[in-house]
Amino acid sequence: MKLTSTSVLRIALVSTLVAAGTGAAVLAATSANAATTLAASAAQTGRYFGTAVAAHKLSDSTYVNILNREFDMVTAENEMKMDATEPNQGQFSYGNADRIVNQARAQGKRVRGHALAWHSQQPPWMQRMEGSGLRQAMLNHVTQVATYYRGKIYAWDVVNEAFADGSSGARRDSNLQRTGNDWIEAAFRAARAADPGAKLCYNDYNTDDWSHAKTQGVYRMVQDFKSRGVPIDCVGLQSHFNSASPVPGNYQTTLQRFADLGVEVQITELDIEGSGQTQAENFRRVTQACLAVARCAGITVWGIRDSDSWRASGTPLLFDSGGNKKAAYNAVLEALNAGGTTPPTTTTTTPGGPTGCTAAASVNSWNGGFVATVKVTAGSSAISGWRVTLTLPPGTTVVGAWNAERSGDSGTVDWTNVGHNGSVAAGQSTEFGFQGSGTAEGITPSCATG
Ligand code: G2I
Repeated sequence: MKLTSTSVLRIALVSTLVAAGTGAAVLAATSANAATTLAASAAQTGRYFGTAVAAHKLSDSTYVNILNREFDMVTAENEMKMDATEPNQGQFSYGNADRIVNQARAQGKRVRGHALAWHSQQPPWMQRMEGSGLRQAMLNHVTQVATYYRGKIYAWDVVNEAFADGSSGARRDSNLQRTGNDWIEAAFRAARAADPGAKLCYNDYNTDDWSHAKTQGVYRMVQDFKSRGVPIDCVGLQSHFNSASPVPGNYQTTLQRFADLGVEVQITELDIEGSGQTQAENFRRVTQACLAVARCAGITVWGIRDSDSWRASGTPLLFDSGGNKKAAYNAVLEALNAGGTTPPTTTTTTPGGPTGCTAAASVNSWNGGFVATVKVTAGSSAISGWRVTLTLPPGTTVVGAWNAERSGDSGTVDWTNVGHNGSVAAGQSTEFGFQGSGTAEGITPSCATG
């Protein structure tokens, strides 16, 4: 059955009316506990939900309210580009980028860096360069900017849009490409040396359809980089869609194929022109595709309100120009709350001993924060309630949680089941999660039945 927001509402009403039945009660409880922001919903499966931010809009209170409420990842829309950060050769300018980074970090959000090397948005002095001088200048730019932001960036778009459109599957001609085909790997190596903690991404558009030559060209490059040990951690699919370039039927396949190379995939600049339910269903499909691919780490939309978009007339975003949630927003939120695969993480397990349950924590961390997912597994008998105890490192604070009640926000915290997840059959599991600021290093949950 295809669910529209009306039919979802109808199901919710019916469930409330017949709440005496246990199945219906569970459904009602689940929807009552569903996360209500994009970031919180995405965090339930260990993912982020981000947006592009423009520095000059940080004084717009409607804009900032939505930003702070809904998103936990931020990309500077223009402020980290080469023309912005190195307007004159050797003179670096970080004022507007810093405003975005500082605002994001003060709110506990992570930052995607965009973009270190690109044929476009070069400062005039660089546009005039060629050859080894340009190669040197490009590598210096990568090194300087990545060093300046070392430790503050979750992932860098190290190289942006280096492949040609059309049927060739080849590199795009540019002054950077003419310095030698190895310019991309040289940029990645320089970025790794400058900020070893940042994930390094190749980012492009029109790489969403698995059958397109451009997609195949990028795929072969990433495959080659992985086989030769060139440092690459992620592929960014910009995912700018409209009627001329719709969400392809094989979009999930594309995400999965890249992920199968051993890189993270990130949807980096999502926008879909359109309106109403058609637009909403397209956003839903993109969200579901990411959730279905374990290594799809998160989604970034390219702006907040339609009026903030680089193509505002196509109304391609999740909020209208008044800041109201659109049908597309509701579709994304529903899809995120329906869950999906969990990205691979490091896991620590402690035995539950004779208490009848065990608990294991998976942690996705970044500089300054983390999302922890705790799996509670019943032993050889069913349990009807559980309590998980874990000790957070000093300075670490819980900022949000789902599917459990907690005794406090720091130090040793007891987590107990909520109404719908206390009963766990023998050998079966349930999960709860929380987001924190600080680090979750070494947390070792223990479980007791209650
Ligand atoms: O074109 C859409 C995106 C495609 N992928 C790479 C992204 O970096 C790119 O973003 C857009 C920004 O959304 C625009 O805001 O990149 C454009 C070109 O870099 C940005 O447009 C520029 C205008 O060309 C400038 O005239 C203007 O001064 O935005 C600048 C700041 O508003």
